Amino acid sequence: MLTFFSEDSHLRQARTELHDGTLVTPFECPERLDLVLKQLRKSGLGDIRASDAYGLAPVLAVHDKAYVTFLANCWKEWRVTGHEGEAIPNIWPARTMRGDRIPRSISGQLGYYALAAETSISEGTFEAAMASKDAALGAVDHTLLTSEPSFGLCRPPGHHAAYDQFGGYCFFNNAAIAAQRALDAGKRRVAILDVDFHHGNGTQQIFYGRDDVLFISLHGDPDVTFPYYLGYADEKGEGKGEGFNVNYPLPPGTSVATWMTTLEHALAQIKAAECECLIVSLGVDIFEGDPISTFTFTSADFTLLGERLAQVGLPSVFLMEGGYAVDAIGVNVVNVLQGFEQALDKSL
Ligand code: 6XA
Ligand code: ZN
Repeated sequence: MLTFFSEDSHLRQARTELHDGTLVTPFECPERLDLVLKQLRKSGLGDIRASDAYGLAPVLAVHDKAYVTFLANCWKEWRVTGHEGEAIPNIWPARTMRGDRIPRSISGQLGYYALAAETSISEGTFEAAMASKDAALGAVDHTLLTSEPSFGLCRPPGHHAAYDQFGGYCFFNNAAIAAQRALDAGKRRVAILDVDFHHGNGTQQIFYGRDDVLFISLHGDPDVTFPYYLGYADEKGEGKGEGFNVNYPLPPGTSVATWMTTLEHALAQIKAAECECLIVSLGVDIFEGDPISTFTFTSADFTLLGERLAQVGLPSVFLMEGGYAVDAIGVNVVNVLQGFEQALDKSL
C-alpha cells in the first residue's frame, strides 16, 4: 500500500496547548509523523510518496473562503498586532451574543473561527494544514486511479474542522476534501468511517444535509468527552441527508468486543447505502495507552480492525487523524494497514 505524505506537515510546531488549565506542549506534535514514517519504512508496507501540491481549489470545495483567508493570514496578523505568544482564542460568539458579525480585530476573528481553545495557531500552521490535505488528495487520487488502497499520512488531522471553524488540532477537513474529490471524479456515494476516539464533528457538519456522503462515527460519548456539543445518536442528517449521518457514542472504557460489534452495525449501513468508496478517518487514539482517550484497543487489535475493513470490499483510503501514545503510534497505524493488506491478499 502506498503512503502519501508531505514534509511540510512538519511545519506546525506549536508550543502551547491549553490542557486541563495549563499550557502544555501539544499532544499533536511533529514527532507523531516521524514515528509513523519510521514504522512504515520498517514494515515494508510499500513506498512513501511525496504528495503533489494541489493548491486551494479542493479546500474551497468544502470550506468557506473567508475562513481559509483567516487561516492563511492569522499568524502574521497576530504578530503584527503585537502579540507575544501563540494565537489562542479567549472569547466566542456564545449563545447570548451575536453570531452574525465577524469582527475586524484578529482576537475577535479567532473566537469567531474557533470551536475550542486548545488549538493555538502558530508559525507554519497554515503551511502544514496545506501539506496535510495534499497527503489526503494524493492518497485519494491514487485510489481513484488504481482502486488500490492508500494511506494519507495527514498532519495536522482534520475531522474536527468544520465548514468555517478550526479546533481539536484540526484546520482543514482532510476526509471531507478527499470525499469531495472522489465525488467530483465520478463516485456516486462515498462512505466516511470515522474510528478516531473523538467524534468527527466537522465532517458531520460539512455533509449533514447531503446524501452523497454517508458519515459514520464510533466515538467516546460526547456527554462526557470532547467535542461535547455534537456526536449524539439522534443526529441522523437533515433534508435529503436524513439517514446519511450515523453516530455511535460509546462509554469510557468500552471493550474491544463491544466496539467491534458496533463496527458491524456501521459496516452494514455502508453496505446498505451502496457506497462506492470508503474513506477511513484513522485515529489510533482508541489505543489503551492513549493519554487523552479512554478506549481499550491493544496494538494487536488494530490488525483485526484492518482485516475487517478489507472485507468491506471497497476502494479504500486511510487518512491519519488522532493518536497520541507516541511510543506505539507507528505500530498501531501500520498494524491497521498491514491487517488490511493481508486480508486483501487472502481474498484474491
Ligand atoms: C482537546 C481534545 C482534542 C481532541 C483531538 C483529537 N482537549 N481528535 O484527537 O480526534
Ligand atoms: Zn481523536
